[in-house]
Amino acid sequence: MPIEQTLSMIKPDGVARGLIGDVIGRFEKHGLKIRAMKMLHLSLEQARAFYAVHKERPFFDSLTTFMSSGPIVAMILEGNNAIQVNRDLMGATDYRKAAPGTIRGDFAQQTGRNIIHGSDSPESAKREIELFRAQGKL
Ligand code: DAT
Ligand code: MG
Repeated sequence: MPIEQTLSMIKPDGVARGLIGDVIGRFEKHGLKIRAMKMLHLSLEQARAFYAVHKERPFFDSLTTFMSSGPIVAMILEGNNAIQVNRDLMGATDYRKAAPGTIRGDFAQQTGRNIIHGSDSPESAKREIELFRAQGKL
């Protein structure tokens, strides 16, 4: 199994709801190592650059406004199959489809307020980690 790195963000709703410890605990218990971590507040411009892949989607403005509305916790996670392991721990994007026991399944009440971000592929992980690294944020 490949050792991979992936980018995780506890979104502003997760931070505001006091879920940082719970989320990080899940990563650690599942063997994902935290290689870098920082609490920071994205500007709207940074949120728009991060989610540029979604710029034509109807939810782009609400997503990026939300992501820049308060502090987040950004992390680089590392482990065997870290990208997929993290996605499995997160649960489905649509909170109604997120299985109990996943982060979203346990906590999310709206798709637009779904607690957590995780890279969805090796290409996204590389791009997202480089974006944070280039800005000196992680
Ligand atoms: P994920 O975060 O599971 O990778 P995504 O990349 O498709 O999902 O979308 C990014 C974020 O945008 C998602 O976490 C929440 C928001 N979003 C996606 N689909 C949405 C929708 N139909 N309505 C509102 N927000 C949505
Ligand atoms: Mg995504």
